[in-house]
Amino acid sequence: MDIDKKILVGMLDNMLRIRAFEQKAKELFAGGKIPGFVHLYAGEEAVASGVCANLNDKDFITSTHRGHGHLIAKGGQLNEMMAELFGKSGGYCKGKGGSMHIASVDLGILGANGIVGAGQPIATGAAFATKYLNTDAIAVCFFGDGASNRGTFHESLNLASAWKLPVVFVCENNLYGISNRQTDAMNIVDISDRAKSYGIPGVTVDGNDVLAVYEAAKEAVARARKGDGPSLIECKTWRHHGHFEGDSSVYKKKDEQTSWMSKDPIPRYEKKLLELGVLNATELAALRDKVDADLASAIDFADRSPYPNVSEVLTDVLA
Ligand SMILES: Cc1ncc(C[n+]2csc(CCOP(=O)(O)OP(=O)(O)O)c2C)c(N)n1
Ligand SMILES: [Mg+2]
Repeated sequence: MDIDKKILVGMLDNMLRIRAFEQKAKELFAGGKIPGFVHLYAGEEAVASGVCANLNDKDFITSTHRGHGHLIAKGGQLNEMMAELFGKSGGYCKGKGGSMHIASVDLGILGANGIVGAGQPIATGAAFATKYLNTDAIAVCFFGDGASNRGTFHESLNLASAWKLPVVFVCENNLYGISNRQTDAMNIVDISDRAKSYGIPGVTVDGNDVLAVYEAAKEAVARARKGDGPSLIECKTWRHHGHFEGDSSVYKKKDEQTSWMSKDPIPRYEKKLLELGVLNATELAALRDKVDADLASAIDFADRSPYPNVSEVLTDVLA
């Protein structure tokens, strides 16, 4: 395989970090430590990790309500991430954003977003800016199958194509928008088919196979950087938990859940790396231990961080 070992291990590290973060977020939310809503990304880690392995610090991403994974894969640190979920001043947005509004312009993270489909025009705008300013940065837009039915999707792909903007649209098709099955909301199987309408490349990949995601993103990112315009990548995947924490997922079919759980992207990729000899069992255990230790520190950091001062209630808030 023609992928650098550092990249291969880095992708697994990110996937483990995201999974562990989400597992703790689940427990902490249930324990009342995290206010507001939490939408977990567990099960979809291969998408963010495979895509972001092709990006650098200058590149931009836009994220969604299910954004923790995108942010961690783009370089978000667990301390500041967890503090933001806790609503504490040590968080990326000083505790005023919470789970659905984490942003870090320094890291090129233009925000998680509570409005479905809102990231598409933002990523298109960021790509326009990089082209206008003549930098070689690109933008990646993560969004769901549900978001691909919004007008913002069609307007953004149209304009990005017409102006050949350096943006990669990554659709995370987890087959549901809340309790709404994809088959009840659209009359196509592959969302990547929509790329044809805009004269851009569109591919569908197994979103639970990080290497497949990595390869598809590599091509789309190279195309964007060369000035050849946007692409659409559809990653078929599955969220392990409810739409939000507290949703019991009664609408999901049992056999569907069982079959997708057997395609969990993490054990699949670990097995592959062990088989290829990229890692051995001791190195894998060390990687997992480091993630657990970093996460324990992040929870401690978030716990010790103070709530924002009331005198700052209007600071950094735009109206
Ligand atoms: C404009 C808008 N409409 C409706 C909602 C309510 N809502 C929140 S998440 C969601 C479903 C999104 O589904 P999808 O895009 O597939 O993302 P997923 O949750 O599956 O990751 C909806 C309808 C919203 N937040 N914004
Ligand atoms: Mg969905």
